[in-house]
Amino acid sequence: MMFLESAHIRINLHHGMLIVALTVFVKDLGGIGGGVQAWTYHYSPRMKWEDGHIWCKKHFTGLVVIHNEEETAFVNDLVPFTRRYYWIGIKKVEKVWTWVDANKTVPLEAQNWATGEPDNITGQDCVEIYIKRDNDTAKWNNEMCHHRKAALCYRDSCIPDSCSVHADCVETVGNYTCQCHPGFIGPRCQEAKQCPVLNETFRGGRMNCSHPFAPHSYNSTCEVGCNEGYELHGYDLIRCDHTGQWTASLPTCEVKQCSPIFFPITGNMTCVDAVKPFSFGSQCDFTCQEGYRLVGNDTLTCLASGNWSEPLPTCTMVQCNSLKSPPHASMQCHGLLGEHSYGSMCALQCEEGFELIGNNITKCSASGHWSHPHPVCRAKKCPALNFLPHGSLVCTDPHGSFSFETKCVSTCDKGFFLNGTANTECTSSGSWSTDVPQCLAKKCPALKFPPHGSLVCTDPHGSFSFGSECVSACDKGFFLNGTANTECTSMGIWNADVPECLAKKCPALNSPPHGSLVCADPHGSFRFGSTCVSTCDKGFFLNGTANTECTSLGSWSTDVPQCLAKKCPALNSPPHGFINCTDPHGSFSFGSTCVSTCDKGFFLNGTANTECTFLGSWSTDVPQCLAQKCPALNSPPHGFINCTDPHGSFSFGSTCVSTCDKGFFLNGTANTECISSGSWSTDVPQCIAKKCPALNSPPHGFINCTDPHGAFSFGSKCVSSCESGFLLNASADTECTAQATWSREAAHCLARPCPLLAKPPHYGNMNCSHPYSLSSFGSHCNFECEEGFWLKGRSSVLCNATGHWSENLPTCQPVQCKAIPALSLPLSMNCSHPLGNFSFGSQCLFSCEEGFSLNGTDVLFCSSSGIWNNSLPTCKAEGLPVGTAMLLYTGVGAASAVVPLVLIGLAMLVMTRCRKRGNSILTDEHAWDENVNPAFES
Ligand SMILES: *[C@@H]1O[C@H](CO)[C@@H](O)[C@H](O)[C@H]1NC(C)=O
Ligand SMILES: *[C@@H]1O[C@H](CO)[C@@H](O)[C@H](O)[C@H]1NC(C)=O
Ligand SMILES: *[C@@H]1O[C@H](CO)[C@@H](O)[C@H](O)[C@H]1NC(C)=O
Ligand SMILES: *[C@@H]1O[C@H](CO)[C@@H](O)[C@H](O)[C@H]1NC(C)=O
Ligand SMILES: *[C@@H]1O[C@H](CO)[C@@H](O)[C@H](O)[C@H]1NC(C)=O
Ligand SMILES: CC(=O)N[C@H]1CO[C@H](CO)[C@@H](O)[C@@H]1O
Repeated sequence: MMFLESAHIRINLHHGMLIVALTVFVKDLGGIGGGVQAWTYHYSPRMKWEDGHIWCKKHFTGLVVIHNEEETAFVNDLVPFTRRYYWIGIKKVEKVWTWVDANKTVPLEAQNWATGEPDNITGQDCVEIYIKRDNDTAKWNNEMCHHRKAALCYRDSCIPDSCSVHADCVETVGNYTCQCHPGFIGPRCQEAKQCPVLNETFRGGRMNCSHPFAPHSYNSTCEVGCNEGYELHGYDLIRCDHTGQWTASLPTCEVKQCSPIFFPITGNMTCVDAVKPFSFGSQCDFTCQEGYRLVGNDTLTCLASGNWSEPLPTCTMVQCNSLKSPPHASMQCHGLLGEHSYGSMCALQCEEGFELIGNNITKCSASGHWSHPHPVCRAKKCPALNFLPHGSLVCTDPHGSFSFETKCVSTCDKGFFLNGTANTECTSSGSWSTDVPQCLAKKCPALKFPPHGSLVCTDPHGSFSFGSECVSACDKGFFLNGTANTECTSMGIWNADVPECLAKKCPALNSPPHGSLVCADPHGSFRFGSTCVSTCDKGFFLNGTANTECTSLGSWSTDVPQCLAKKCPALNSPPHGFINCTDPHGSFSFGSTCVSTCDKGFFLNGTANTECTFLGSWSTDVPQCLAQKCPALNSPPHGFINCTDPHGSFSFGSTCVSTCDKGFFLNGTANTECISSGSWSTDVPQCIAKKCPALNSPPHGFINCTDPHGAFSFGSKCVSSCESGFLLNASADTECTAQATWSREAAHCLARPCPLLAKPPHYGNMNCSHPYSLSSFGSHCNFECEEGFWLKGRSSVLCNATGHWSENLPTCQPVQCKAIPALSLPLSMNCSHPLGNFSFGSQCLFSCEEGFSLNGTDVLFCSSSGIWNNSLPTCKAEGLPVGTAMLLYTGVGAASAVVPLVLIGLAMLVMTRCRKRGNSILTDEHAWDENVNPAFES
């Protein structure tokens, strides 16, 4: 569909410039999708070619470039007819018709000249198109470039965003197209062609893909690499081509295969396969059956190269080394696989007289060793023969010492004889043909011991036999008379006789002084064995050993002892005495007598004389010297006695000092001493309590003391007390101290105080008497009131023993006048009450209303006697009779208008009664009852 927009003119008044009128042709080709742009054509006002060229470039793409017939027909159809026609974008450049903007020669077949054109008129270098001409329409004509014609402009419909980068935008008449580069599709060629999606992960390898445009699309490349132990089948690189197909099918990675293994039946193979049997990673373990040994490695692995890691092992049969028959034996071997192979067995037998050491059968084991190697046949052994005592044994040993076929011969030494057969032989049963004989010594005659002696023999070959040597010895105290030694010779006789033994002699002995000697002599007097005993007389003792003996050496064992007087214990003088002894046999010895005596002041306690007896003890003990005793002393009462006793308590030499307790003094001499006669130098003194000054009872009080040690003495305690109504001025207690002074001064008794009384108001007279002290117990006060007042309460008070006044204080009350009741008009009242309502001192002023005059006083005073000074006035009407006035007064005064005459009568009656008692003019029932009002009592 085509539009032709009407040309319109705009006048810009500001610039006063005429803007080009141009016709715009738009070909909307979108129709349906819309928005796709197309070439559009426009034309300018008339201007030179060069100006039109610039103008079109400035406002549009450029001067129209006529490409083909289709475009020519289109433009001719579109643009209106004008007499001067239109410039197009072709010009002669260096004699060649050129598309100026493209700087491209217009090919001949593209040139569309009008008849007779182009002419070669100089200057006609620019080309116009005959739009809508009657003939030669839409054909070209060359013209002078400076002529003015409308320039025919076009606008490109290709803009940068029209197509994607993977396309060329190609203008067409009234439209454009996106020409896709290979491998791209879509309206704007924006999509890369898609290839089938590949799985990038697979076993044994990995794929490395790059996708420049979109995943698995045009120009995506995938490179395939195989893991170690795998090999590639196919191409290692594939690419998605512009048709949307992969350049080759997907390659695969196949695991490397090792050659299959066949193992002999004598062994076993166990394989673990990572992927496939006998492929890369497979591992085979080999073992051989028992009796076979594996030669080579027991484990093979299939390597990445497809080769086994080691050569194939083999199983070979186990062989034991060949056995040889040992000497003196015969051996036979047999086995299934050969004489010396695994499982074969050999049996061994020994010749007579020989025995097998070890097992008679040996086997070839799986490890290739004989079960019992090195069997031996050994000659049988006979028991070993010991060498012959006192003889010799000579043997011949063909198969080892003391073995089968050994022969031995025995011979004896000098002095010995053979007892048995000399020859013996070791038999095939391992025993000797005869026992080996003994060599025995030749015998001498037996010998006897000598008397008092002994015989010691050494018998190398039996008692009293060849070689025996005997030595004779005498007992102690005896001596040998002959040859001591004799010997048994090889001839069987002794070479000497046995000798005799005789006793030895000691020197002769005498008895000791004061003693005697008795001897026993078994082998003659004073010879070896004689024993002598010494004894002493009474009172003496042996100094040494009593017994002595003649020893084997011929001397006495000890000397004959002495007899010495017995010793008594040494005596000392008793303390405070001395001792005098006589000693016939040495000091303090048997026979000594001692006499004790005592110092002055001491007496002998026991026997004075003592004697040393034959027993070596004193007949009596040494007596003591005791100090003379004085009578025991006691501490004085309230005192203390302190004694020093050099010779025992209260004894000769004791001195005692008396002291008294605190608060007591000593009456007499403090010191006394026990003298030698056993009496005290002075008596013990007394302790007497110290005296304090005597105390007297205070006035109005008492003092009461307890006196443990006498009146007003140390320890006395006194308590003061007062009569009723009196008080102690200080503490009641005092005590007599050890310093003989009172702990405190005695207290005084003071009358108990009552509260001070002040004179109350309106008291006329207060008269007090104080017998002890001001306002205290016993004080007495009388009260009187001033004139005009009366005393309420007791007129006298007394301060009692408890410190209280006997009564409450009385008061002075003003004297009361009769109260005046409220008045009624015309009479009125104005009162002042300085001391109380209608009391002494009250004053009332009276007045009457106008038209009335006062009958009586105009002021009333309450007097000190409680009486109004005058009677109540009345008001009378001026000029009215009294009766009328009275009537009027009462009529007004009463609250109601009830029988005024009765009232008048009553008032009159009352007034009459009042007058009988006093001067009061008013009565009040209340006041009458109160007889406390003294004003009405008088
Ligand atoms: C046009 O092209 C010609 C050769 O093809 C060249 O010599 C000339 O300089 C160009 N002119 C312009 C303006 O590019
Ligand atoms: C214009 O061009 C677009 C892109 O090449 C194409 O898709 C369309 O059909 C065209 N329109 C016409 C009316 O030829
Ligand atoms: C596609 O890949 C080929 C070969 O590598 C290359 O020449 C070409 O330019 C690529 N195309 C694009 C659009 O990149
Ligand atoms: C000891 O006693 C003897 C004899 O009786 C006498 O002669 C002698 O004087 C006394 N000695 C003293 C120290 O008494
Ligand atoms: C003194 O004290 C004693 C004992 O406490 C008492 O028996 C006695 O009545 C008292 N005498 C007086 C006068 O208080
Ligand atoms: C003028 C008059 O009425 N006077 C009286 C005043 O009061 C006294 C006593 O109450 C009378 O006696 C008078 O007559």
